[in-house]
Amino acid sequence: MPALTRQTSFSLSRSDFPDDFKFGTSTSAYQIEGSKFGGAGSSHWDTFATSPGNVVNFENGSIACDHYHKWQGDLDLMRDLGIDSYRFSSSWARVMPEGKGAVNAEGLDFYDRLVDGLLERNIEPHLTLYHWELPSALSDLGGWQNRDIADHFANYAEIMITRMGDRLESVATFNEPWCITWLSHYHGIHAPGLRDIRAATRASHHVLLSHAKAVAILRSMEQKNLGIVLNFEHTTPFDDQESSIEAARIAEGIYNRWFLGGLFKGAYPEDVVTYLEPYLPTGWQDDMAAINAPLDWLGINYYTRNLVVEKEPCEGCTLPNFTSEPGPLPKTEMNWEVYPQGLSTLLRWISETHTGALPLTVTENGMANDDHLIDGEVDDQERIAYLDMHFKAALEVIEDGVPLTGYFVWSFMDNFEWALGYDKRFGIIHVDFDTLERLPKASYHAFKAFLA
Ligand code: IFM
Repeated sequence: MPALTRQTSFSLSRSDFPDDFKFGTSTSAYQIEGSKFGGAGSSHWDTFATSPGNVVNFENGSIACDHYHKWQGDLDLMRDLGIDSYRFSSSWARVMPEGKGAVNAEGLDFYDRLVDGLLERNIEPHLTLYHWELPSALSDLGGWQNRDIADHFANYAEIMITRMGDRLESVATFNEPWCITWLSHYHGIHAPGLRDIRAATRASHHVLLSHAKAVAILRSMEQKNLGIVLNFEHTTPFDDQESSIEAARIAEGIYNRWFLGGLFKGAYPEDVVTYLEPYLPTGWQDDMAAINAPLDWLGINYYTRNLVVEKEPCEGCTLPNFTSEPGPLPKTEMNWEVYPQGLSTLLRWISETHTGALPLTVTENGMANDDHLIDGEVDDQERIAYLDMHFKAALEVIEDGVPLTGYFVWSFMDNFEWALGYDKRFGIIHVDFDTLERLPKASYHAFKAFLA
C-alpha cells in the first residue's frame, strides 16, 4: 500500500481564503463529555456500547475525555489555536433524561456556560442538536422508527434554543442522517444495531420529519442560521461490471442523494424510491413539503471515497447486496482512502444540482492517524498533509464560485470513535485516556501557524 505523505507545515495559509471564511474544529457530546456525569439520562449508545461485541475493547463514552469537567481548559486550547468557530453538539439525554418531560437543569446549564465560555474567548458557537445519543426512554418507544419522535425532538430543540439561541452563531438539527439511519438500522454497526430495511427506511424519513418540525419551531422563534449536516462519500463502481454499476448507483443514491433530495427538492430520488417505497410509512408524501422548507446553510462532512461492487447476487434481497472494495490510494487508520478530489467534486455537484447559492460549510474533515507519543510529542505529519490536500480542494471550488463559507477540522481532540472505541485517533490534540491529559500534536501547531 502506498504510504501516506507527511509534511511539517501547511502549504497554504488562511490569507489564501476569503476574508470572511471561517475556520474551526468540531466535536460531539457523547464522544468527549463523559455521559455518566451531570445527571444525564441513559442513551442508546450507553446501552449499545456496554453490550459485548458492539464496541472494540468493550469501551464506551461514560468518561470519554471528561470534557464535562475539563471544558474550560479545552476552550483555552481552542483560543490559543486561533480558530474562529467551534462546532459542538448537545446531548438530548443530558438535557432531557427521559427524552421528553422533565429537563435536567444541570445539563442545560452546562451548555449555557459552554456557549458563554466560547464567546468570552471570541469563538463563535455552532450547535448541533443531535449527534447520535438518543435517550433510551425514546429508544424503548421505537426510537427513529416511531413517528412521534418528531414532536419530541422539536420540543427538545425549542428548549435548547429558548435557553441559548440568542448567543449561537448557527444551529444544525442533525449530524449525518445516513449514519443515524442506515449505518445504525440497516448495517447494524451503530446503536441501536439493527439490520432491517424497514427500520432503516422509516427512520430515514422520520429523521427528516423531525428536522422539519424543529426547523418550523425555530423559525417561529426567529432563530438565525438554521441548517443540517449531511455526510457524503465520492461513490463510484469499483469496476465496469453491470452489477457494480447498479450497486454503486443505489449505494450512492441512498448515501448522497436521499437526504439531499428530500431537503432540497422535496422528493426522494426515484431510482431509490423504486426499491424502498414498500417500507416508507403510509402518507410519507404528505411530509415532503415540510421537509423541503428553506434552510440557511448546509454542512458537509467528507472523509473518503467508496468503490462499490455487488457482493454476490442475492435472491430475495430488496437492494443490491453492495459492498466496498479497497482502492489503490494511501489509507488512513480507518482504512479510508485519501481522496481529496472527492471533496471538490462533491462540493461542485451539491451546489450545482441541489443547493444553488445556499452557503455550504465543510463541517467535518480529518483523519485517524497512527499517532505515537514520543518524548512528549506527537509528530502527526500525515494529518497535516491530509488537511492541506483537503484545504486545497476547498480553495479550488471557492475560486470556481461555489459558496463555501467555512471549514471545521474533525476533530479538536482524540475521542470515542463509536464502534471503534478509543483506538482511532482523529484529534489535533492527543488525549491520554488514562490520565485524561491533553497534548497538542504537530498538526495543532501547524494549524495554529496556518491561522496566525
Ligand atoms: O467521529 C465521527 C463523527 O462522530 C461523525 N463523522 C465521522 C467521524 C469520524 O468517523
